Amino acid sequence: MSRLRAILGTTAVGLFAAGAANADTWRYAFEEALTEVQGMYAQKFKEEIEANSDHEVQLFPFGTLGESADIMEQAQAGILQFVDQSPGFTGALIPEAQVFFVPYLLPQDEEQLFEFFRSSKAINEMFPELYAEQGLELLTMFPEGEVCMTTQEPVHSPEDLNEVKFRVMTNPLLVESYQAFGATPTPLPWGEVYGALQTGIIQGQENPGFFLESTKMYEVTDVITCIGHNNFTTAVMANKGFYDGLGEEEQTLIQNATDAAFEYILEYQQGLQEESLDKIKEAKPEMQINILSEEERQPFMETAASVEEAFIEMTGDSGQAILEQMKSDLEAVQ
Ligand code: 6CS
Repeated sequence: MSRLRAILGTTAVGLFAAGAANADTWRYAFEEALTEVQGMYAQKFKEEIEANSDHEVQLFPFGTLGESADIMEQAQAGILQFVDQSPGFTGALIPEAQVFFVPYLLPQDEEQLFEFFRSSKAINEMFPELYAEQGLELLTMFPEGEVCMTTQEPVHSPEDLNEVKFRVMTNPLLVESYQAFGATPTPLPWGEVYGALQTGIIQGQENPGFFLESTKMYEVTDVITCIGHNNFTTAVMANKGFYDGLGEEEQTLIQNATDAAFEYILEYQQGLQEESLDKIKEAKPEMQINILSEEERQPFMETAASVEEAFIEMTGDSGQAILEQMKSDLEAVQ
């Protein structure tokens, strides 16, 4: 009896120790504030993981661990278990991710756009292989809203961007794209943008409506111009060594949290663009907000073919295959 008690006692201690060891803290960094789109996604992901397991997810918003490039390095090194990095910054690591900067590739219709992200074979099957080569388990990609330009002067045609030093995220295809739009593209990490606009080093930049409002871009620019050329895409991944080392149950936990946060963030964005532009108008009534007509958009749209060519030159067969698959995925939802 006493031997049995001893065995049970040992087993209980063993079970307790195993349980405690399983209650891990997972670190997750992203490129925005807690109340911006990436932050809202991360909060939902954390909530799901913590509601369905003993794990804790520690969130690191923009700035707490450095710039986008820094958090990516930390995720690849396994210091972070999860990272949100937008393809705008992933171009050097995975050139094919620049496909999201071919202008007018993504649909402007929200329902079509959301369905594309849900069902795309390029996103859900092809990109995971490319991210895996860089030690990353791609969990999801999602849109963050229509990208608009902010400048000092009105923009109604590519000629109006002539001589405008325009900040872009750090990838070569965005440089091509803004060159084709007539501007002088200047790649910069996000942390330098407000100051560079304030001091006149640059005169323009682009971002989705919610970000123009939350980061107060309207304080350092006077005109917002929307030409429907893109929707900001971002990607969430896990360190691959960490993910592969998990049991099936925990991988399912992460996949379920990813899916729940994905649907949540699409819902969260309904009406967000209009609301954000309204808030900007309220904060700065003299801010000009111009939504260009189809006719005015035409010369911008005509640049798409040359940017697409540049993309294929940069990425070869693999980029071409991604682009073709994306087009076929887009056709399926249009
Ligand atoms: O323009 C940028 O660099 C930033 N824009 C958004 C919407 N999210 C993060 C990124 O760093």
